[in-house]
Amino acid sequence: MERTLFFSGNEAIAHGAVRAGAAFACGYPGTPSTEILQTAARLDGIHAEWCVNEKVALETAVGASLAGVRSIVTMKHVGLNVAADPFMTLSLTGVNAGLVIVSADDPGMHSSQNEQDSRAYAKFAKVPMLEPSDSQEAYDFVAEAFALSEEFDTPVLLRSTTRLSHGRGQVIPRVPVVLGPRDYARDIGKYVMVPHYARMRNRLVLERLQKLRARAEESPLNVLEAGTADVGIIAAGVAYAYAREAFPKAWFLKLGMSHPLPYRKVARLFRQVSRVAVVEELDPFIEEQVRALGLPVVGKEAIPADGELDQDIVFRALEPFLSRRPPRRRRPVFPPVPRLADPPPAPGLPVRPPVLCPGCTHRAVFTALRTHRLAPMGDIGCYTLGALPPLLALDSCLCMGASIGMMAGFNQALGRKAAAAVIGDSTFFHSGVTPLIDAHYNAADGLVIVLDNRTTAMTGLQGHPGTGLRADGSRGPAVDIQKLCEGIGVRCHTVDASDYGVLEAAVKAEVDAPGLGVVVALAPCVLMVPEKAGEIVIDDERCNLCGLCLDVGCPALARGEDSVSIAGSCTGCGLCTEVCRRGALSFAGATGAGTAGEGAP
Ligand SMILES: Cc1ncc(C[n+]2csc(CCOP(=O)(O)OP(=O)(O)O)c2C)c(N)n1
Repeated sequence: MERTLFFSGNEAIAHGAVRAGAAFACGYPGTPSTEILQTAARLDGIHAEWCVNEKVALETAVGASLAGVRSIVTMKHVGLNVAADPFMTLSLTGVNAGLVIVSADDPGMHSSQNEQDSRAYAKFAKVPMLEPSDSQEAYDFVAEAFALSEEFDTPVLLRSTTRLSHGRGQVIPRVPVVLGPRDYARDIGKYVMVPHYARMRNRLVLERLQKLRARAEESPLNVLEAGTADVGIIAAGVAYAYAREAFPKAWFLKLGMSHPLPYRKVARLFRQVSRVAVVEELDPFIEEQVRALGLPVVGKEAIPADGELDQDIVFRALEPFLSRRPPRRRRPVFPPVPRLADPPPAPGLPVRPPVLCPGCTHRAVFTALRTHRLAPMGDIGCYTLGALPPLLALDSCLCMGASIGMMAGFNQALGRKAAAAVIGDSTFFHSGVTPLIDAHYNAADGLVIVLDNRTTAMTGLQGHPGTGLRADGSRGPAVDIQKLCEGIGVRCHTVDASDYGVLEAAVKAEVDAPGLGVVVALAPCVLMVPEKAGEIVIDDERCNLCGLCLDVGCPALARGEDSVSIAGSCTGCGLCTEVCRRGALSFAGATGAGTAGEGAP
């Protein structure tokens, strides 16, 4: 006989995650979600950690998913607001191994500051939403969510509500899902969301939504259940359980996958019965979509739009409506498949992708970092351009502050220092401090490089707490990044990023060191330095066009006929002289050409 267990919805989700092969779980506590992670932390086969907040938790789970490990992240509904920045762009990047986000809503605000309906986020981000209605489904749907996540390359939202999370029910355990390994492969077009790549991914998201809707039409999660009364009810989650008990003879469209809505299944229910109601807790999420099909339905004029439902509330609310004369039968009008914008016409001019400025010291960091075999998790700022050719020095760009959490999750999932994080100084203050605290707290391995150019360059050289420069031009106290890191308890070195040898050595030392460390690569943004540092000259005899200097991606250097040419935009930062192995590039007037290798290849 099969062993039957008795789980709360939250326990069932945790057990369901392990059964589905998830090996990484993280989250931030909040009623009614908390026990999911608490349970996971007690189970074998899954690493569970509390994160510093929901944004960091999601970014950490994304890192683990990229590393090839199925990951689940848990939070209460308001937590999804905190995680919204990575969440919205994660829809575009998609995942590597499956990624499931559990958002537990609290209708009735038993212990919450508001009563929001997480399903709006599924629509907002164009990702699938699953809504289990009892403990068994909570357990089973986790595996369904992971499978959908990998098949459709999308994060999947799993919505719970207080009654499901805390109510208990029988669970029959299922055969564990056996997974093959998922290797990580760098894919800049997929994981680096600079506008060019994001536009391409966005089209895929819109197409994915249509495919998901087709799946919702045929999915066994969305069941048309025959009844004997001339009444149909559309319901999802725990609201389904209430409505089932209140109207046992009704037809039901039970939606396990409530977004995207299967329009044709809805229409089929309307062909079976003459009166249809939607029973849902909180917002008229399904109801509005059914009405948009032109189908008459009873919804929030009867069912309360706030608080929890139960079977009595549902019965008393719907009984008078469902015994009225049925509305006139109508044919549904399905919305058209949305058109996508035409690609812009070819400009007829050479394409000039954006590049880092000549003399930008971020370039030196990328040159130093890319000799090491670490997946470099990137962030948002001028330095995101380091992801593009020829540097190809960043693997990801999800949202501001995501790099450190993603690095931590990646390394935790693989159990070694396999990824580094690169983050600008303004971005560090924006949302890099919390994931650093988190990585330290959870003993994640990693190397964080803060590109401290003393400004918010990307948006036009604004001040930030690290510079002390205020919006009105006055000076306030400046926060010292190194002291801040050391205050957290993280090893940190500040180096002059314009001294390539020192920078390279500091990066190497941190790559080789155990645990978590930060290198602050300090050098002012070249746009704030009026003076040219020096004149670089090329020795045509020594240059053999090997291309090493061109690989640093400086727009002041170009491949000439017989040797590299230097444009007037050169700032004389000298990085090219450091990487040239033949001493072909040097500062004018310097004795002995170049710095590195007489006689080098
Ligand atoms: C949530 C959010 N707020 C604001 C922005 C706009 N933005 C993009 S990068 C950036 C700051 C970059 O500064 P920094 O990290 O110092 O890097 P830099 O450009 O100086 O290299 C800002 C404000 C954004 N992309 N996301």
